[in-house]
Amino acid sequence: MRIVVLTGGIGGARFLLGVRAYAREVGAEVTAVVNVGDDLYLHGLKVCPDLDSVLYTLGGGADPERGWGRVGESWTIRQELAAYGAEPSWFNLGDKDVATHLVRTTMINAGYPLSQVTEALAARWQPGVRLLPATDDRLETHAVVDLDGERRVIHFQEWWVRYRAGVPTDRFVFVGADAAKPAPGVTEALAAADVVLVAPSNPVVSIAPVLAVPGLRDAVATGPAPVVGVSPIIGGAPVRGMADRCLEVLDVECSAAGVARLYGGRSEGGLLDGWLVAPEDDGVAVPGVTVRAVPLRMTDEAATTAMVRAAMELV
Ligand code: GDP
Ligand code: FO1
Ligand code: CA
Repeated sequence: MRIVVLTGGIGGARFLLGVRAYAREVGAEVTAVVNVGDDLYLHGLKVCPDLDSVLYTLGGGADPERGWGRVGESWTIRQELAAYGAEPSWFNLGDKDVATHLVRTTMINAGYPLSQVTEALAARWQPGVRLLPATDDRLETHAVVDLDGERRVIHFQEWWVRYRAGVPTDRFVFVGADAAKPAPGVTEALAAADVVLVAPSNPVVSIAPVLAVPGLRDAVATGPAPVVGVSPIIGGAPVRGMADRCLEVLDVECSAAGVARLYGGRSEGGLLDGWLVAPEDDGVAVPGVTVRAVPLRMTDEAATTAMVRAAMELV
């Protein structure tokens, strides 16, 4: 049994804990295809927030409260950068986290593709699933915004972290997507999959940039494996984060149904065969999609594993 998961950062990482537990029960192999649209260079370092959230979470090194970065973090480097007045000052790199970015940046500068760098980092964290960036090419999510009466394009991290998704936003652009290729192994994993799971990640800025890699959406939509998604929206609100602000930019209703229609039914030219919603969203109907209501709060690994089991039973 081969399971492929399309995923972003925190929500996807927690979901993967359940996928890994399920896979151990049934003897399945898991490949996670991870968003790189959040990636950025800061102080000369390549930072990959979603890949790191997955690595740290599955490797037992993530900060459970913050959701991103390392547990037991210290902030000496941040303080020293601030003393120099080094910008940007709105994005915080912890000392332990910086070690990851140093190793990654050194390898990237030596010519290694991100997929091989990720494999090298995974050798330490032993995530128990195969981690593939959606692409080795540059693909960055930017937001087209109105700031101080001017139309500007800012990196997703500036939109999310500096402005807390609170500036008037016209649209998101996946810079570089047109020329990107799926990372080695991604198309092959999708072609060999028995099931594709779409994690309860942010559909607009985590899953959409994965699908924006040319060929990737098609590989999912026309591939042999059934596709089951899990709603990140419960009772009309994201469980955490600002997916509501992201959906608003697309004029998509912030609801389990709104997200499912955004993905679309596979028989209708979309992606999904199945869609899991929370009990409070029971009764949601999506053309061409089998919908089931089950508890969707990833409070612990057992609860998350039960979600994954329900997803697997749907197809
Ligand atoms: P990010 O890249 O770090 O923002 O993380 P993701 O995009 O992978 O996941 C963010 C999404 O996870 C948010 O939209 C949340 O609503 C969703 N999420 C977080 N916790 C839960 C949970 O317990 N259950 C469900 N269904 N969704 C969750
Ligand atoms: N999120 C914040 O809200 N503030 C930060 O200073 C911040 C720093 C940071 C550093 C490394 C990293 O991997 C993630 C970091 N995040 C931070 C989280 C992250 O940028 C966003 O939550 C995600 O990219 C959204 O998916
Ligand atoms: Ca993300």
